[in-house]
Amino acid sequence: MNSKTSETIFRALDTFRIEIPSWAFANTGTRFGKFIQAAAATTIEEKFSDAAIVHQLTGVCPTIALHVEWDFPLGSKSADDVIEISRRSSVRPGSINPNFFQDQCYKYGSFGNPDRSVRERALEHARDSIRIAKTLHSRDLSLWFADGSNYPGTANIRQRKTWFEENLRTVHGELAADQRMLIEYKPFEPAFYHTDIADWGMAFLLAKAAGPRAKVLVDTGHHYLSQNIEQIVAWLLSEDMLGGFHFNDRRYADDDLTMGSIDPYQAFRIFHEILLFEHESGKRADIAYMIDQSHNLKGKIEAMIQTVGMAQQLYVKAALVDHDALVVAQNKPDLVRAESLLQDAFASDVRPTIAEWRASRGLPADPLGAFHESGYLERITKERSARNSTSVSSYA
Ligand code: LRH
Ligand code: MN
Repeated sequence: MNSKTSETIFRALDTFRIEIPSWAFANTGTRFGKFIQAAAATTIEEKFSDAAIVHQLTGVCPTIALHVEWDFPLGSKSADDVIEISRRSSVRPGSINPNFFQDQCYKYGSFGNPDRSVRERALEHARDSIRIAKTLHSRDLSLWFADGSNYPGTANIRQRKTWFEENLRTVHGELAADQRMLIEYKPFEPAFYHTDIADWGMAFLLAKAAGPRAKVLVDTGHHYLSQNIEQIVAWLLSEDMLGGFHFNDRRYADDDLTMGSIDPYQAFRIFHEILLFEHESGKRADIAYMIDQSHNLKGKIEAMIQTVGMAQQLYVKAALVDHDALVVAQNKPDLVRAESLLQDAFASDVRPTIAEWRASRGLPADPLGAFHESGYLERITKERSARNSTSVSSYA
């Protein structure tokens, strides 16, 4: 690797940060049950502790995404405890995710529910989540809604759209001046006929209608297999409406597998559109890079360290694209030249230089190896196995 290339990689790694989700450290499963891991985290302390070791070993995950129902049992009344815990930890609270899908009252939706009292209740939960974000100095309120229907004719789609517009505008009005709201779309699941915020266009229009601090969140698993995700990313960048990502990978649907495990070139193409945008606009895109995965079989901390390493690899590979040569090839157009500029960058083995960067920053060259040598897994397995052995594995 020549020095110019190493410099490019070092510069990219120095700025790349990615947020990890608290829920990825907990025992999760599918509708067919969940396989309990003795070392899994249950308490917010344990989730901060697991996130801290990932940050300690990789150096690039200073914040942890929190989910209100799962991490704040008493809602905003739990916020002070979390401040205390984060003070003792090397990771800070990141995006705050309200939960508009778990409560029984959300059977027919939350912001889109025909029952006004349920819409009010969901709005109150949003307000409480904003209170938490303000208390924790979290910038982003990350909103995903399971709202939708399972059978044709059972929901008034336009009426629900209007309720979403009203409620999201209200949420926007409650944000602090330095806060943002990120609207996440998803085509289906748990609703299997229509989902109220099903694609980027719907999220875009709702964000525009809500206000200037509302942006769109792209969860890579929330697309039909044939969709061109990086084109959506390019459009959102061009409209200054891209707020953040939930990275994961999938073979079929919202599988929440580890990033780059199925289609690493997909994530590379997304990073490429962002870095080309930054190259051409000369400005850094204001994007929250976050991971959203559930590790049903892999060791949860190992999977997270693996994911962060993969995210770094794919990001710096995209930084190796010769943007000036690409723009020339695109305008010629020289198709093979342009495509080869991406393929050559993607084919670069950046792992040795990433290991050099880690060593130069006092980080272990091999974070996963360092994790296994740390004895952390053995320690938490001892501490947590008794409690985890009692947790329920069956779905129904
Ligand atoms: C929905 C989703 C959303 C989270 C949840 C854990 O599929 O991607 O971002 O709230 O997963
Ligand atoms: Mn998500």
